[in-house]
Amino acid sequence: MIDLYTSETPNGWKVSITLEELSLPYTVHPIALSKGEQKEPWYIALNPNGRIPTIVDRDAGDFAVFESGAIMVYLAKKAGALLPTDVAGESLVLQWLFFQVGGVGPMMGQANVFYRYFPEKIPAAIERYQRETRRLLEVLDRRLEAHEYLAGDYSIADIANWCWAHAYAWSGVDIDGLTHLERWIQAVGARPAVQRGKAVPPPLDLGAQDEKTLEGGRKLLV
Ligand SMILES: N[C@@H](CCC(=O)N[C@@H](CS)C(=O)NCC(=O)O)C(=O)O
Repeated sequence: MIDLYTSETPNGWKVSITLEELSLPYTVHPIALSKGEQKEPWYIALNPNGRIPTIVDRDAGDFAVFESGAIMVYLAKKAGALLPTDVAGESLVLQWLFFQVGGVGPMMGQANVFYRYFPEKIPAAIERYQRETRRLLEVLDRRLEAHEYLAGDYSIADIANWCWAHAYAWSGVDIDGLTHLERWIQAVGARPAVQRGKAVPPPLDLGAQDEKTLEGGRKLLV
């Protein structure tokens, strides 16, 4: 059994969707980010970065794993799926996984901060992160023009990128003309395991300027 500490955010969904795809049993422990639960000493002992998600593998001596990308790799290796075992195949998946972890996630995250949450509107910062987000989505689109999935068969690279890319509107970015990306967003989003994983914990409506979402995001800025 695996304990999952998470919230209704893209980095959290990366792990809940991976667990669902792999059919690994897990127990959800929702973390209230706006209340700062992720900064409490008991949680920092599991995740030194004080952010969600975190897992604790009770079948492996209570082994704790933090960083969503590292958790996905751990789970894929544990279950023997969603990550090829040959060197080149694994590398291809890790390239597109790290592309999300080091690019899509941080840039869309900052676009969200400056476009949605930051009390002062700074046009140069908003433009910078939205332009970079759009550029990264175009990279995904070009890759998907000639490939059904990002890195061979459907993998943790698709899950990681989908969790951020499908929420482009929340970052104030459009995907006009990115037809291959749109096709892939629909296809991945239609997977039953993706829909189950995205409902963990119960989802917020990222498209509707939900005041609760905005309030929660603003609280994280202090
Ligand atoms: N690099 C980390 C980023 C995790 C992260 O930024 N989590 C956000 C939610 S998506 C969080 O916990 N924010 C709370 C905070 O900043 O205190 C990962 O991929 O696990």
